[in-house]
Amino acid sequence: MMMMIGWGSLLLMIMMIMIVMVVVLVMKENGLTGVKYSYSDVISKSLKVASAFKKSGYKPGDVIAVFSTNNPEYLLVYIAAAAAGLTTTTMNSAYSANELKFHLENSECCAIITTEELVSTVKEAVGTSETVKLKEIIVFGNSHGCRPFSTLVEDDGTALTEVYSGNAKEDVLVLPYSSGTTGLPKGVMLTHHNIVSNLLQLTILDFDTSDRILGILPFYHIYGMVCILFSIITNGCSIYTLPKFEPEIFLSTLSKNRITCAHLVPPLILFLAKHPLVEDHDLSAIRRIFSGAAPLGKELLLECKERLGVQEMIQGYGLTETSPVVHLSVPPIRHEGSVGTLVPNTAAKIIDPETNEILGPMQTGELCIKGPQVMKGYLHRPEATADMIRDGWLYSGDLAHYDEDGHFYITDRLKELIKYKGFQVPPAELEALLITHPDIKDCAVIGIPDEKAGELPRAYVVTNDKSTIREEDVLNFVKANVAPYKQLRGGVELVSEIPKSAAGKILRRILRDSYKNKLND
Ligand code: 4UV
Repeated sequence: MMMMIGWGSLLLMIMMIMIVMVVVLVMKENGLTGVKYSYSDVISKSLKVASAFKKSGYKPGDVIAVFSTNNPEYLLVYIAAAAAGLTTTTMNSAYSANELKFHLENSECCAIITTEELVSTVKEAVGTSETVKLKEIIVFGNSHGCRPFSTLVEDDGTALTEVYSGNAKEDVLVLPYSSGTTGLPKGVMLTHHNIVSNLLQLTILDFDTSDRILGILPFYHIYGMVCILFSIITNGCSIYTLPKFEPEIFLSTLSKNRITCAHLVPPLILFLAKHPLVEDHDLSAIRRIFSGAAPLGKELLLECKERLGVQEMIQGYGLTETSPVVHLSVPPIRHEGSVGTLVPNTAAKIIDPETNEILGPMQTGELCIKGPQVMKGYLHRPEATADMIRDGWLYSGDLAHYDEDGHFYITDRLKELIKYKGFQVPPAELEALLITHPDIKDCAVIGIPDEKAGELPRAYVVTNDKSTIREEDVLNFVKANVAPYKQLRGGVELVSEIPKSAAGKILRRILRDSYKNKLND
């Protein structure tokens, strides 16, 4: 597989398939706006935006942030930034001003592109920061004091004399954030080489130009970014974008547009398998459902497959740090419940986390990964990078095993990370917030299992001696400070101490076991 091509080559690929229409619909809260771009629109508009970036003085290596729900223009920004040699950083559109401030400071971005609804959050984040130095706020739509994105699309294109082609293995194309195995979110440096490699690895799935793809998963997260948005480019499919999940709009988008492939996460698959509304919609065009980001149980997979009559339920496994795809259950699928086999040009090993000994088939240990899709590293965090990538192997923090046929099964997580509906909730972030409360002297956050969401964050809190705060106060404190998906939906428990190792590390396993035991009592 040829791995040294950069994003510029991808642009050429787009030009080759320009004759194919990309149909993109924006659903806003009050209905369907129906904006459509063809592939030739996408390429010509992106190059104009790239020219506008150049006129604004942004240079190769500069970072542009996108803080937005899904819309068709998201793709223009990614391609424009790549063509101008810029890096695009993305963040969850549900972020609070404080969360956004951390991201903007850490990524040192020079401009942000956002929506009308989110401008106030951006202004609050920027206003409270001493180090964020944005040259401009660009807005999809119109907002006082912000530059409309439409003016970039209307640029005359003259400042972009050539598409940037630098060093594909060094230049960072995208900078999503992940907490990795421990600690606070970190910028994951994914190069042109990483992303193009993963897109080529994904071509083992047979999409074609007649496929109509659903773009409901967020384009800021690696799954939506690469497996959905970028991969339509390599396949020449059409994409129908949705900014958020609303049952009726979700189902009617699937049925009216005869969607052939839906990339989903397990909570949405649960919805399709169980919700009564599904019966009112004709979903017979769906030939393939794709699941990733969190475990999908075999029973649920089969229930959804049977109810919808879908031919293929494909699972993908990977991490933000692996661009993301490492495993795919490529049809014909013989082992439902498995995340499949390794994608081309990728190696894996399962090791005993205690001894580092390499384990054989059917033995559970930590999954380690090697391949061209493994990140360059974490931004400004050489020690965290060295901890995650050792001797060329990325230590995933996931527990897994493989069978005699080379099919992998993800069974548990060694790392701290909590996943709520596929979204990352780093316990360290909630712990850092809780400890700022004047009445809290120690705390720990774990994930507890939940049928609908996968996991829910739950806090254990030690209060100061004279404190009178109750569980509810802790819940409200967190609610006021973080994005809704990070709230302590698993509850709060006031305890007298947090179990810790001799080195002071929180013993989360003890808390998880004590929660399980309580449930069983
Ligand atoms: O960093 P991140 O938020 O990355 C992701 C990546 C998702 C996808 C989606 C479709 C793919 O084809 C693909 O390759 C990857 O969510 O979180 C990484 C962690 O999420 C869990 C696991 O704990 C990772 O370390 N995870 C991701 N995919 C799966 C999964 C899965 N299929 N089954 C179980 N856990």
